[in-house]
Amino acid sequence: MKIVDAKVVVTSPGRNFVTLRITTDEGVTGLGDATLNGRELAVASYLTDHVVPLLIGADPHRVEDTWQYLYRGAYWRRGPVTMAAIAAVDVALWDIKAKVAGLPLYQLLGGASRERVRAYGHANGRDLPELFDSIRARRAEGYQAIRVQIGVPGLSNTYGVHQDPALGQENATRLDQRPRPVVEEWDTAAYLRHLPGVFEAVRNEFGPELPLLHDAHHRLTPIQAARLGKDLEPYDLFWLEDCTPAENQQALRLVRHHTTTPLAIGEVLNTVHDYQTLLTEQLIDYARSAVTHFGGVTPLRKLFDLAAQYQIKSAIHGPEDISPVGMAAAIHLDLAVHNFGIQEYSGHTADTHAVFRHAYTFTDGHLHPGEEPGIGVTLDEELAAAHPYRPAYLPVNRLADGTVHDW
Ligand code: CS2
Ligand code: MG
Repeated sequence: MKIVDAKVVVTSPGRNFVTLRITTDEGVTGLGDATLNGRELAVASYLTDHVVPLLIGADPHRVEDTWQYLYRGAYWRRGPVTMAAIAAVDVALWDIKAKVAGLPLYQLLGGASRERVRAYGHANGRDLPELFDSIRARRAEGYQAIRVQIGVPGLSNTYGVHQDPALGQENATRLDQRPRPVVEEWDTAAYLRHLPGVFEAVRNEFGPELPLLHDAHHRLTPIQAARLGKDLEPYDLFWLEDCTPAENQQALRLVRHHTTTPLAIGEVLNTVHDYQTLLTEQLIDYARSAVTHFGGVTPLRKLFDLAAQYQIKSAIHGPEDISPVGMAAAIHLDLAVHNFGIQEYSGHTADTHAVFRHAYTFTDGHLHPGEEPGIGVTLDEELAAAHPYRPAYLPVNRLADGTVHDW
C-alpha cells in the first residue's frame, strides 16, 4: 500500500482547526489533528511545504518508522509546531492501519483496559453564585468531575472565566479580527487570597465526594504554588494543574515537598525529555500532554508506559482547541492504557460536530471511542470549506504596572 495524497484542511466552524487527510492507493483515508491554538497556519505550512512531499509514495503501515523519519530527519527537533505536524501524520497513519485491520484503534493499542473513560468538564463564574450555577449545569450534563475557575475580585477578567456565563466554556480565544491579542489583568496576591475560600464554599455546597480540579495556568512561583497547594489541602482537590511554568521541571520539587495536593502538568510539553525530571523524581501525579501536541499516539503511549513505572497517571489535554480528530485519538488511548487517570473534555460547537462526525460518545460523564474501524471520525470537506480560517489569538496577561505575566 502507498500514500498517494496528503492534504491539509484549515477550517473554522466556531474556532480554527488544522486537519491532515492522508489517502492511500487503495482508497483508504486517515485523519490527524494538527491544531495549534493561535499559530494554526505555521503548522499548516510545516505540513504542506515540508512534510506532505515526503509522504507521497511512502508505505502508510510504517507508523513508527515514519515518526522517527520526521522527528530525526528534520534535524530541528521538538517544539509545538514540529510536534503538532508529526502528530497529525502519526494519528492519520494509525487511523489507516486500524481501518485496514477493520478494528477500532484502541484494539491495536492492546484493547480496552476499562469499559469507559471518566471525563472532567469546566465550570466557571465571575463570582460564587455564577460558579455554583455553572457547576450545577455541568452536573446536569452528566459530568462527574469538574474543573473550577473563578473571577478574582478587582480583576476585570481571569483565565478560564467566561464574560458571558451563558456560553459556559472558558474564554481562551477571541474570534474577532483584532490586530493584537486581548490583554487581561493579573494579580497573584489577590488570587492566592481569594481561591481557598472559594473551594471551601464549593465543598460546603456540593459535598465532599465530587472530584474538583483547578488550573493555575503557569502563573505562580514555586513558593506561591507551595502555599496554594497547602491552603487547598482541606478541600481535597483531584489536582492542582500547571501551578508553575511547565518548562521548569525543577520548580515542582519545592511545591511537592510542601503539599499533598496532587499535581498535574504537561499541556505545553512536547516530548518525553520535557518530563524526565518530573517522572524520575515523581514530582507530579498526572501527565497532561495532548496527542495533538506531543507528536501523536506513538510517543504519548511511550510516555504513559514510562510514567506508569512511577505511579503517574494519564490525563490527556482536551480543551476545545483540540479538534474532534485529536479528541478521538485521545479517547482510544485512554481506553487502552492501564494507568489512565482522567480525560479533559470540553465538547465542541454544533458546527464543529457537523464538520467532524465522530463515533465517540459522552454519556453519564464518561467517554467511549465507539467501535468504528480506525479513530472513527469523518471530515465533511465541503462543510469545512464553508467555514474559512479566521485569525484568532489567546489573550496575554499584564500586571497592574504593565509588566507581562504568564497567561
Ligand atoms: C487549558 C487550555 O484545558 C486546559 O487545561 O489550560 O484551555 C489552554 O488554555 C488552551 O488549550 C490554550 O490553547
Ligand atoms: Mg490547563
